[in-house]
Amino acid sequence: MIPREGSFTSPLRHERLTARVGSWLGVCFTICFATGLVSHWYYLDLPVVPPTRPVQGYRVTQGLHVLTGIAAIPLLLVKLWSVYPRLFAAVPWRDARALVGHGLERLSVLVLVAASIFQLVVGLANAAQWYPWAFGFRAAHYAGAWVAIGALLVHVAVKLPVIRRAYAAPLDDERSDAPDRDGPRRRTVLRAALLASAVAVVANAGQTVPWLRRVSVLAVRTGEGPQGIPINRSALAAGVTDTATDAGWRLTLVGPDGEESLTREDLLGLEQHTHELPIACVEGWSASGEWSGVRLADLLDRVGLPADADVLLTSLQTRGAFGSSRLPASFARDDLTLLALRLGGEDLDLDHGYPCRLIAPNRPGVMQTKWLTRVEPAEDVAT
Ligand SMILES: Nc1nc2c(c(=O)[nH]1)N[C@H]1C(S)=C(S)[C@@H](COP(=O)(O)O)O[C@H]1N2
Ligand SMILES: [Mo]
Repeated sequence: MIPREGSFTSPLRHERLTARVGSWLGVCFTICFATGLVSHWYYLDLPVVPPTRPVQGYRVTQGLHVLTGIAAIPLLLVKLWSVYPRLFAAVPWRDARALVGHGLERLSVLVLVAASIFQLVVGLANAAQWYPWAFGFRAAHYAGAWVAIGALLVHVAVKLPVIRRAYAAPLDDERSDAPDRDGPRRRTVLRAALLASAVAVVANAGQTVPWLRRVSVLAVRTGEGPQGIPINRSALAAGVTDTATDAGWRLTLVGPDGEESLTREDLLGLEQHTHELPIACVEGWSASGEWSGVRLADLLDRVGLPADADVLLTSLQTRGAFGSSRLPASFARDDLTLLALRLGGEDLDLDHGYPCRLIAPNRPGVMQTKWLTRVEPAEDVAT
């Protein structure tokens, strides 16, 4: 038997609770959307590229992106719980105007709920490196973000009178004859929702906040890994184990003045620089390391690359994504941008990109290409 809206009698489900949970959810979605746009910016070929400072910028924005998405999950569930009896509300079949209004309201809520669930599920799966779907993650997650934020704006606009009314009254009725006087209070539900959200955040935040590592039991990456940094794709997975350890490995530099091929010994013979820089993965984990190697700008000067040239960095990887990346000139010329040869005072681990990898400030981990073999002006190459 299908229940009717009136069959749900708990006084806990109330617009006063829905509005307050909704506000917290709105805060999470807004931060998640804004930080998501920051991340997307790196993939766009816009005239204005992301800045190279602050060094930890992407680490913070992407950490926030994933954590606010995680925080939203319990809040969304509680909010849906507080309103789902509305699914069984009577449809005003006889009144055409009311029917249209009802239908539009239902449609906008459907879009909002579907987009929200899609974004959170797909984002969470991606952070766990689980891809049980056929579509490209980034394009779908980006499109879903606009649908969700657009539907959210419409929803808030439509519900503004209800939100106002809900906030004008206290969450719980304190009159002794109020129907909700006995049993659990709405404020308990609100606090439980916020607590669940906080627990979910703390259980994951250790992937980016070092001092939370021990309590973050759900974090996908907790800072474990060779030389104190987790591994994303290993050398084995990238199929570079032989080529990266081959004595014949060379780093080829290409520029207007010609080509130059350097061995690892050659690179170690050049002026070395050491910088503390983070690997900040789009999946939300991050870790800082002390990288040493050659300043990329010094190498570009050797082959006469102009200071305004974007650079293409290519790795030994022959299959799978992320085998190369395009580095805007401002990053290529930054003093902190290194082709790292060493990490934490040791030779770079094979899984961290030995013989040599890119490490630049304020840049997504996915673009910090490992196992480099070729550096050239990006203009020369059709991408
Ligand atoms: N060639 C290559 N470089 C790569 C990758 C890759 O798959 N292939 N993965 C990237 C990703 S997604 C991240 S987060 C960082 C992780 O670096 P680490 O494994 O040294 O921590 O490497 C990046 N560099
Ligand atoms: Mo990554």
